[in-house]
Amino acid sequence: MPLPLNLAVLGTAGSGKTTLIRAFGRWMERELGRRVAFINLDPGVERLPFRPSFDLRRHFTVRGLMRRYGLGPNGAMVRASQLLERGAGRFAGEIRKVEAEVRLLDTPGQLEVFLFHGGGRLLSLLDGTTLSLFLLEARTVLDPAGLTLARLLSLSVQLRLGVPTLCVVNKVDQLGGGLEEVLREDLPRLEGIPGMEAELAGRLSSLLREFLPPARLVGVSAKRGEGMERLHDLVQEVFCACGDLT
Ligand SMILES: Nc1nc2c(ncn2[C@@H]2O[C@H](COP(=O)(O)OP(=O)(O)OP(=O)(O)O)[C@@H](O)[C@H]2O)c(=O)[nH]1
Ligand SMILES: [Mg+2]
Repeated sequence: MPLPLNLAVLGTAGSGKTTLIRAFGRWMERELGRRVAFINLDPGVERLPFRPSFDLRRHFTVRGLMRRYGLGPNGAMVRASQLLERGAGRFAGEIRKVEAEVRLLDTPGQLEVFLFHGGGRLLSLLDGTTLSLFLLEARTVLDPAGLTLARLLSLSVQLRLGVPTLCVVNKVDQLGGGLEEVLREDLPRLEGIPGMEAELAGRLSSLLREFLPPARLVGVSAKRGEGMERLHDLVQEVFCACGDLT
């Protein structure tokens, strides 16, 4: 049995992580005959559209922590992340027992809590190769400042997790088109951005493009199941570049 590919899907709240995981997982099963496992690392989710082979909610839930400690949803999520960090070794051990060619890992919408607490540690303890997909909504990248921010966030995730990260733009069905041109633009369109911000966006943008070229960005519609093949091709490319294709 070859070592598994772990794909951790992170992203802004409501960007469609859970929907994408279902769509991409089903697509890989159907089109490629892959053995896919779903892993839920979101202790706050109420309902999942797939059956997880590992579910963090079996250990604790945001709702349970709110009740037990009298916390609000964000306080409970911070508490959950501390528990995730503390139990990372044990949880990673359970996930390592999940046999699959591809493990898809769903994460909470409170991205920063997952990133800065236990999430990174857990991912570093998995077997096989781990990549992350950073997901955000198409309408947030339609202007140069938005696209710069998207690259910045995506690279922050990569820096923090220490694994190759692809930037996935979801909900392209909500746009009338034009995303491809935005993603492939060589230089940011700076007109309309005031003085200092324009300079900052310009400089950041050229720097970020060195580390995250346009080819590392892909547009999908998780809801319609569109763009799955391109996403897979890109994942495969990065996976092979990791030198771990066994
Ligand atoms: N139009 C459109 N809506 C989508 C798409 N993907 C997800 N959605 C919708 O966006 C909402 C949030 O989707 P989820 O998959 O729950 O998003 P999430 O990132 O897992 O949310 P959190 O875990 O709460 O951060 C739902 O209403 C989805 O139906 C898409 O490609 N297009
Ligand atoms: Mg979700």
